[in-house]
Amino acid sequence: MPPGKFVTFEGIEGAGKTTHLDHLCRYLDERGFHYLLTREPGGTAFGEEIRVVLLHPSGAPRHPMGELLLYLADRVQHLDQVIRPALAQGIHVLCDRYHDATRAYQGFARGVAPELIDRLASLLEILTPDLTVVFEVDVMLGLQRARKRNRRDGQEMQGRFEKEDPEFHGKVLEGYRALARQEPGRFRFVDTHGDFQEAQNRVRSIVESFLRN
Ligand code: Z5A
Repeated sequence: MPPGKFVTFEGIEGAGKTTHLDHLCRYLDERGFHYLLTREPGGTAFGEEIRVVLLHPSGAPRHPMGELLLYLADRVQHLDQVIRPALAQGIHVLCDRYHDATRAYQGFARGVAPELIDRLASLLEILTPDLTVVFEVDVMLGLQRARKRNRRDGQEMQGRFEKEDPEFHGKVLEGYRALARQEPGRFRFVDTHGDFQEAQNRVRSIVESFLRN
């Protein structure tokens, strides 16, 4: 049996990643695709515990290296318990954020040296995705969307990353673009400024054709 394909979804705050993934999964379900949807941080019981610590908006100072190691701890557990077993059984894995988020947020935006992140990833045998879809949006529009969503969902308290200034999120976006320049074959960008359905059609076309071929 051929192994499943590993597809990851990335983007800055409020780009619409989670909403698009939800619509994409319904589309794939209707077409009978066999896949697993998961996320980081999270995706395992231990990972969900780590997620609570990582995203809690407490003001406690945090060393960028400590934050990096927590994301990697989550990833190692997730790979071992969920991602690798599914791929080995021929199940495609769709993951809402993964290691490129570490490279963009902890590397480009927080300033941890990319060589160090790459070295740790290599030592920990962090798997490289087969395809990475990045949702693009203007930083200010993304932050507006995320804040509106939080108000709608009754989450008045901003998360740890929502509290970061636009400059931080601009660095994250630049980080994703730089990563894509290093590996153009793996990355696809989806512009989410305009009509939702148009962007969704592009995501469907990218992912469906990749999973079928
Ligand atoms: N992080 C990290 O630093 N290092 C790592 O290694 C990893 C993660 C793995 C996880 O947060 C945080 O961890 C993340 C990076 C960091 N923080 N940030 N930023 P999370 O899992 O809680 O949330 P997220 O992944 O960041 O989601 P998000 O950015 O907040 O949202 P989104 O998924 O991109 O957007 P959404 O929830 O789908 O949409 C936002 C709102 O906009 C929603 O109300 C939609 O209805 C609306 N929307 C979506 N599309 C449109 C369009 N086209 N028009 C209008 N409105 C729209």
